[in-house]
Order: sequence, then C-alpha cells, then structure tokens
Amino acid sequence: MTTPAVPPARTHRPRTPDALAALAGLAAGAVTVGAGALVAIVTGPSTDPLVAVGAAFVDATPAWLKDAAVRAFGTADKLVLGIGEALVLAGLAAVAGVAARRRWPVGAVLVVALGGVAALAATLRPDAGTLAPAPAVVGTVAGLWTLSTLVGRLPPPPSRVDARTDADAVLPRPSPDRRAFLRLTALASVLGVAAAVAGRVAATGARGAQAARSALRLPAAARPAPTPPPDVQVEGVGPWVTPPADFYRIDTALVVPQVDPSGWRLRVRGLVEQEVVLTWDELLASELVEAWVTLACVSNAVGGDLVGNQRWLGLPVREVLARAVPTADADMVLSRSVDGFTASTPLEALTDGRDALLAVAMGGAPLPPEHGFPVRMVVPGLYGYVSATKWVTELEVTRFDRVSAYWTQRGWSERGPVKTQSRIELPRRGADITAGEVVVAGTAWAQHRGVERVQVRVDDGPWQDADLAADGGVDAWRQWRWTWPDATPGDHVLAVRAWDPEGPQTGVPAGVVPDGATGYDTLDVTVA
Ligand SMILES: Nc1nc2c(c(=O)[nH]1)N[C@H]1C(S)=C(S)[C@@H](COP(=O)(O)O)O[C@H]1N2
Ligand SMILES: [Mo]
Repeated sequence: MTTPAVPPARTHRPRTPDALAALAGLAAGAVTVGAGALVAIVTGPSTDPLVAVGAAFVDATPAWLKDAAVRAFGTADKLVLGIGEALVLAGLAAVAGVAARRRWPVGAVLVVALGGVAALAATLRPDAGTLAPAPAVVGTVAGLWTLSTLVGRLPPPPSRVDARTDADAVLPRPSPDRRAFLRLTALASVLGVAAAVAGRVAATGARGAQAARSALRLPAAARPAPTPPPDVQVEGVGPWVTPPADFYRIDTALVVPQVDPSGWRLRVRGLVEQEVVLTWDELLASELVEAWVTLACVSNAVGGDLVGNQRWLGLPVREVLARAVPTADADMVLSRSVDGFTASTPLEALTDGRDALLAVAMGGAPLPPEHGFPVRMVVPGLYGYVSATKWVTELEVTRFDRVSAYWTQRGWSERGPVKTQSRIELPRRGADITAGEVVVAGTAWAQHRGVERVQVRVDDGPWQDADLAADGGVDAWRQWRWTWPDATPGDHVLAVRAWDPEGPQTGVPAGVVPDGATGYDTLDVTVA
C-alpha cells in the first residue's frame, strides 16, 4: 500500500475526522470506565459503573429471558452479559465522539446521560451507601474532559466552516497533528483500560474476606454426617460427591460479594417475639451439624447439570428461629443476602426437623466465596431460588401474602419444592454402542422424599426396574444402573423415570418456568 501523494478524494474528507472522533469517543469511554473502577476500589465493587448497570439489567430480567440466558450460556451468562455491555458501551462512546466533534453539546449530553444512568443504577442497589454514585460521577467528569481534549484537536465539522477551509482543515495522513492526536488517544485508552483492570482486581481481591477465609479453622461438627457407603457410586456415572470446584454456580451477583466474617451479622426480625442478632463467633460456637444435601436449580432442564451434592456443615435454621419465636400467623421466612437477593422459604420447611442449615462449610472447607462465604442457607427438598440464599445476612419472618421474593417478582412461583427427576449418564452421548449387553446408568433425585425406584424403557417397551446404588441419605441424590440385556442393531430411544413414595415422576414435558421442568430424560442411541 502506498500513501497517495495527492490528498484523498473529496468523499474521504468528512469520513476521516468522523473516524478519528469515534476513536476519541472510545478513548473517553475507556477513561470513564477506568476512573469509575478506581473510585470503586474505595466505594465498593457494586458501585463500579459497569457492575451497577449490569446488575440493574439482571434485576430487570424477566423469567423467560433469564431462562433463555441460562439455557444458551449456562453459567457463562455473566461473561456474556459483560461482553454485551462492553460492546453497547463502545458503540455509544463512538457515537458520542462523532457527535461531540460535530456539535459538542450533543456529545456532552450523551456522555452525561450515560453517566447519569450508571449513577442512578449504583444508587438504587440494595446495598448502596451515600457514596454509591461517586464512581459514575468521577468517571463522567474524567470522560468529558478526555473527550473535549481529544475532539478539540480535530478539525471542526463541515457545517461550521465553508467547504474550502474544511478541505484545508482535514489532517493529511502524515501530519504531525494527526500523529499527536492518535498518540494521545492511544494513551488515554491504555490508561483507561489499565485503570479498569486494576480497579476490578483490587476490588475482587478484597483482602479482608479472603484472608479471613484462609485463616479460618472450622469447628468439628457436633453431629457429623455419616460416611456414605462406597457403593453410592456407580462406575462411569458422575461423582456422587460434586467437587466444590465443579459445583454449579447460579446467582445474580456480577461481582462475588466479599463479606468479612468479623463484621458478619444475621438479623432475625419480623413476626417474632424477640429480635435476634447472631454474630460469626456465636455461630461458630454453636452446635453445628453436618448433612449430605443435593442442591438443585429450578432452571435445570430435564437431563441438565444445574444440580450437585455436597456435605454441608452449619447451624440448623430452626435453632435461631426458636430463639426469635415466630408468631402464630407467620408462614414464611424471607432470607436476604448482602447484595439484596431474597428467597421465600415456607416456615414449615425450616422448622419441621429436616437439615435446613445456615451453612458455613462445604465438603469440610469454608464455603468458596462464590458459593456464599461466610454463610449461606441450604434447605433439603427446595430449589435454590426459594431457599439457598448465599451471603445471607437477614431472616425476616413474615407471610407469603405480605411479601414476595426476588424471583417471584420476576415470574417464578413463590414456592419451589424440588420435582422428582432422573437422568441418563451412560451410555455417554455419541458413544459407540455394539449389540448385546449395554450398561445404562445415571442419577435420580427426590430430595427429602427419597428415590424409591428407577425404571428404564427402551423404545415403546415396558418400564424395567434398574438397580439402585447405595442410599446416601434421603436428602441426597441416588445413582442407578440397568443392564440392557439384548441391544439390537438400529436406532433406539432410552427413557428413564424415578419414583418417590408418591409414585413415578411425571412424563408430561414442562419447561423450567415457573416452578421447575418435568418430563423424562431420553437418550437416542444407535446400536451397531
Ligand atoms: N445471594 C444469592 N443467593 C442465591 C442466589 C442469588 O442469586 N443470590 N441464587 C440462588 C439460586 S437460584 C440457586 S439455584 C442457588 C445456587 O447455589 P450455588 O451457586 O452455590 O450452586 O443459590 C441461590 N442463592
Ligand atoms: Mo436457581
């Protein structure tokens, strides 16, 4: 490519300054985000303009869209949201740059409007302090200043000058002015991005909570969980105990809340005779119990993997409720997390003797930050969205007819008992299968009721009983195995169903909204 000796043709002239103005807009956008992230180191990660706007977006998400996002992206939904937000912001920043060169007030108003949205979003967060809008305000000021500095170095738009001077004003390619502009723009962009990264790292590294977590020595359980018999595990089926690192993560938190246990409190209030405040030290000094509980997400599709089994250590919720003494008219406990998420749990499920816990440990170690450190709820038999509040700080004893929880306000059912389900894990999808004996196996769950029986069906044949693996407890899932004695060459469809004490799971297909999917998990196989 050669540089034309003659200035570019007329049609190029208006485009070049616009392209440069768009770059100026992008640089100003980067500075805005970076300055905001730096201020958010002080004011808290949830006040970061990008985080605050993303969180407001998440909170405004109706059930069907959340469902679609989880279905399409699984637990990468947050990453996808972040990328989408960055792309939208980049587009708007480029537009602001172009507008600012043509008519400065238009560009400036656009920047201020964007900053205003971020400031408002940060202010409306449930955990917002008085300084919540500060990152957005400081970011907007820094962005405006960057934009005016950069755009001021560009030639004015054609409408402001006559055609002749405009032609002269276009910066020729090798011009020192143009190079200085590009250098300045690049510098602003790099500084902005670096500040954004530094701010994010500093905010999520929140040393208080992390250090406290690594220094933590957990007390022994007053009632340890039974050691599961080795034959809870069927060979080839996913692990009966889900490693914490593989445990599904579902929540609305764009940045993992960093809660320092030394400042943690659980307040029990509402329809109680006596308000109770529980500190971290009091919690650890209590008689803690341990239980195997399989946690499931209401967004888990039939055959899906938003379900996991673990050993939880914690204080039974009924113990703190007993100290508070709920009044006779109460029928629900609204648990609330530091980030404002709420779940509505029937009071009965917390007091009927099941192992509903204020859990502090998972698999013998303090809760991982993304699974609720320092304290979360775990209630056997209920989907996570109505029971498993992570980073929990408040229990409001109340009534279903008075308040509704986070997901109920967005179209999900106010109650969410786990539906009996089963899935096929062997043969693996796409595996080569030869005629003769074929092992079919998988997992079934009916938390707090228990899996009584699992059956497999080949094509339109009769349901046949599978062997159940050892029972690891009524609140945990159960593996199963069936030997298909005479798989014949050709295409077949395998289906599975589990039974709880009330009978077989329903085969009627239903989606996850509003209270969990139903239907049989099936597997298409080709036998060679
Ligand atoms: N604070 C908070 N707790 C929460 C949620 C949330 O969005 N915020 N999501 C709930 C949902 S929908 C589920 S399924 C479980 C998932 O817990 P896990 O991420 O530890 O698997 O957490 C529950 N607790
Ligand atoms: Mo969930």
